[in-house]
Amino acid sequence: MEFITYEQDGFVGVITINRPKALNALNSQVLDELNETLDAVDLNTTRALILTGAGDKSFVAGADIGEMSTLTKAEGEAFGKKGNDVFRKLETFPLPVIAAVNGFALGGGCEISMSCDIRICSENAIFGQPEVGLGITPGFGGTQRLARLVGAGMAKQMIYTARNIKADEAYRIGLVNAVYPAEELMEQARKMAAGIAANAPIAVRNCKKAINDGLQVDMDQAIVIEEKLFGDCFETEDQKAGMGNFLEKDKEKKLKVVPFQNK
Ligand code: DAK
Repeated sequence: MEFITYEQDGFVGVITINRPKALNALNSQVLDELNETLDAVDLNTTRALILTGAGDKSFVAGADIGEMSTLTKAEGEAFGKKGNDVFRKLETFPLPVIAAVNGFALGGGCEISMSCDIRICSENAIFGQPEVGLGITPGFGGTQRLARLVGAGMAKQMIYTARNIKADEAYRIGLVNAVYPAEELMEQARKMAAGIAANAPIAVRNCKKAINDGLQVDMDQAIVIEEKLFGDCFETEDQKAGMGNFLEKDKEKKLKVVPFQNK
C-alpha cells in the first residue's frame, strides 16, 4: 500500500491516510487502498478502529481536486460510487470507528469523518464543506450526514456559505465529541478505543447496528430492531459472564474482559 498504513495495537486497529504532500486528499488510489484495508481487518481480533491522517496539518483536505478536475460524466459517477461505497462500508462496519481529526477536514474529509461513529479532533482542526465554491454539491454524503448530525439549519448554513469552522465551533454544534491539544489527540483516541474494546464485543457491535438501522425507520420499527439485537445477546458467553460476575459481586472479575466469540 502506498497511501494507507494499518497498525494493530492490541484490540485496536489504527488506519492512517498517508498522503501528506497533498494534505491526505482522497484520490482513487487512496479510496481503493482504504477499501482493501477495511476488507483485511480481522474481526476476531479487533474491537475498534481509529481513522486519522498523517502529519500534523491535515486529516483529509477533501477529494483530490486535481484528479477530479478532468473527469468526464461517466468517470465522475464512477469516482462518486467508489467514494460512497467506501464511506458506507465505514459507516456500517461491524466495529466502532473513531475519527481522530488532526487538522483540515474539508469536503470529502469532513464527509469521511462523518461516516465514522465518533469524531474527536485536535485544537487546530478545521471542518467545512466548500463544494459550492467549486461548483459542485457535497458528493460523499455531506448533505445527508451533516444534516443528521448537527441539524438541517446548521448544515444548510455550513454548506450554502462554504464557510469553514474551527474545532471549538465544531464542538459547540455537536459535530465532534471532544477537542484535545494536537499532541494528545492520538493518545485520547486510543484511550477511548481501548475503553470500547474492554466491553462485550458482540453487544457493542449490536449497539452500532441498532443505532444506525433504527435511525433509518420510525420509532415502532426501531424498537423492534432493538428488541431483536437485545435478544441476540442472550446467546453469547459475554452476557452470561457479564451478568454472572455482577451477581457474584466479584468486582475484579466484573472488570475482566470477557472472551470474544464469533456468533
Ligand atoms: N486535492 C488535491 N490536492 C490538494 C487538496 C485537494 N483537495 N488540498 C490540498 N492539496 C494539495 C495542494 O495542491 C498542495 O500541493 P502542492 O502545490 O504542494 O503540490 C498541498 O496539498 C498543500 O496545500 P496548500 O499549499 O494549499 O496548503 P495551505 O496550507 O496553503 O492550504 C488548504 C491548505 C486545505 C486550506 C488548501 O490546500 C485548500 O483549500 N485545499 C482544498 C480544500 C477543498 O476545497 N477541499 C474540498 C475538495 S472538494 C463526488 C463526491 C465527493 C466529492 C466530489 C465529487 N462525486 C460523487 C463525484 C468531494 C469533493 C471535495 O472534497
